[in-house]
Order: sequence, then C-alpha cells, then structure tokens
Amino acid sequence: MKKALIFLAMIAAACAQGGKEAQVTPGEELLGRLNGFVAEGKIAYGHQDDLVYGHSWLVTDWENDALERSDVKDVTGKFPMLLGFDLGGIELGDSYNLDGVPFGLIRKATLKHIERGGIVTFSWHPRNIVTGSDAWDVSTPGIVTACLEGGQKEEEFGLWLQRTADFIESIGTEVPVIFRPWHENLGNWFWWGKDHCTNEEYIALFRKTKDYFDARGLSNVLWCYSPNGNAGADAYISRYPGDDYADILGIDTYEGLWGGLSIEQGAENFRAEVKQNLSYVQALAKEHGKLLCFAETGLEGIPDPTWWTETLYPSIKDFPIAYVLTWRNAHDKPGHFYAAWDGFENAADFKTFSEFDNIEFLK
Ligand code: BMA
Repeated sequence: MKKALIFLAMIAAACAQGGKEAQVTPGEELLGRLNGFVAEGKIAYGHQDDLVYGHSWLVTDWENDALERSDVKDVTGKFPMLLGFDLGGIELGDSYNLDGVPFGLIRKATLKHIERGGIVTFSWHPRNIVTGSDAWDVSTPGIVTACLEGGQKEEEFGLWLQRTADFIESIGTEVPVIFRPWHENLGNWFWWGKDHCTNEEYIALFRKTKDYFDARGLSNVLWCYSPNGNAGADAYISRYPGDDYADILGIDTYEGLWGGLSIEQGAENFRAEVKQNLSYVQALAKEHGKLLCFAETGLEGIPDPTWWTETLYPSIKDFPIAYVLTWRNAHDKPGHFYAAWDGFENAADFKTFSEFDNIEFLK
C-alpha cells in the first residue's frame, strides 16, 4: 500500500513537472485565439501599415503620436483586428523599412495594437543579397543558393537573419506575432521565386530562417507559409517547408483588371479564383492540421463600388479562414490603396462589410 502511494505521488510529481514544461508559449496562445475565430465562424479583417499612414496622411512625429488615426477606423469606427508590417530593410540594419516606415514606429505600433487587443503580422521583402538591389531583382540566378550552407553569401545571410530576429526580439519575447517570410514563392517576381531556386533550396531557405529563430528561443513567433495563388495544390505543397515549420497555411491572391477587363468580369474572375485557391489550401491545411488564412489580397484603387460586400465577402465567407488582410494605402501614391478611406466612394460598402456579424474588427 505504502509503495503504491509513493508510486502515485511520483506520478503526480512527474505530471506537475510535465505540466510546467508544457506551458503555453505566447505563439501558441495566439494560435489558440486565431483558432477561436475559426471555431466561431468568424473572419478577422487586417490591413497593412494601417496605423502609420493612410491615403492622405502620415505619422511624422512618431515618438509622440498616440497612433489613433487609421483609414479603416475613419470609415468604420473600428481599427482592423490585424495589422500588417513589412520588415524589408531590417536585414541591412536600416532605420526605415522599404516603404519609408521607421522601424521604431513599427515596434511602437505593434505594441500599441496588441495592447488594444489586436494581432500583428510581419511580411519581409529582403533585398537581393548578391546585387544589393531589392527583393524584385531577379536579374541574376542563384541568390538562394548563395544564402544557403556553403554558399558565397552564407555568412552575410546569417547576419541578415540575426538582424531580423534582433528586431522581433526587441519588440518583446512575450509579444506574439505572425511572421510570413518568403511569400509568393510560386511566381517569378522575387529572387526566391519558382524559377530562381529549386524546391529543395526554397525549403532549405525557409527552414534555415525558422531554425535560426528557434535557436534564439523566439517562441512568440507563429510561422505562415503563403504562396501566391492560382498555382494549384501540387505546386503549393511542393515548396511546403514541413509541418514543423509552419503554423498557418495562407495564400496571396489579388484581383486585377488587366487587359481592359470590366469591373463585373474582374469580380467574377476573382470570386472564382479565390474559391478555387482557398479550396485547395483548405484541404491541405486540414490534411496537415494547420490553420488557414487569406494572407494578402485586394483590388488596387478599388474601382468596384461593392467590392467588399459583393466581391470579397462572397469569395471568403464559406471558408474557415482566421483572417483576411488587404494591402496598404500608400500616402505617396494616390492610386495605390486597398482599403477604403474617408471620402472614398466605396467607403459605405466597406462600412457595411465591417458590420457583418462574422467579420471581426477590433472593438
Ligand atoms: C508592394 C507595393 C510596393 C511596396 C511593397 C512592399 O505590393 O505596395 O509599393 O513597396 O509592396 O510593401
């Protein structure tokens, strides 16, 4: 009897110990929250660079700015649930990102938004490590090869990862964020794109990035894999870094009115494409036990007056996506915007969208 009691006490102690070890990380906590949206049939709305500039304004004195302004809030009365930022430029130790946003402001806005109850996601358009030009410089082959083990730029690339991790760490190791590097990898516009490296090299690049962050103990980071759409399930999964390397499966798909397409035709194509894309990503996410999201989308300049309620909404409403993020409202390129702003003709439609029961903004 006594022996049995001692044994039971040992098991209890081991369980308590295990319980301690199995403590939820900040990243897991965020994952739980995102899963919660899906469980409730809700889709959170996100907007890139939302708190730092809008269609006709820009935060300048950022250290003293309360970060109350947002094009999204101007129209809907609410901040977006997700706030996206791009880290392009951090790899060189720059003070401003590729779109001129100070990294200090990105840090401040990230903390502010999370404190308000929001969620933050980072994309990354790092420069071309060989030519020194931007992420879109695909003029020379072998850039990924150069970054990998034994590559001519391996050491420098290690420093790039270090600076990127340093920045994320500087926000706080308890602050959960989503990181979405090496996106749109099935097109050819980025140096990590389809024809610029093999699947194995791409996977090695993704893994090297996450392995480094993991070695730094950054358990506050959730990893999102988000190829561009319209490539099919086989292509999508051919570059998938693996279940240990992604928490969220996403996709980037934009509407384009190229070649004189009418607004109606553009909307129809977009609805069909989004449904097709999200269907295969949904199937893959289910198979791999991952969360699903619509990582990037939009229609530049939104010439469709009912784009939110009749084009975007019907395309996404039946999918278990945790969130959808529309791209930035550039303050210095008048036609380059993806969310409505106060005074813009489709603002009323955006407001209606923001009031749908299953669309989550920050309250
Ligand atoms: C693109 C455009 C560019 C921008 C880049 C990175 O889609 O918005 O103007 O520099 O994203 O944010």
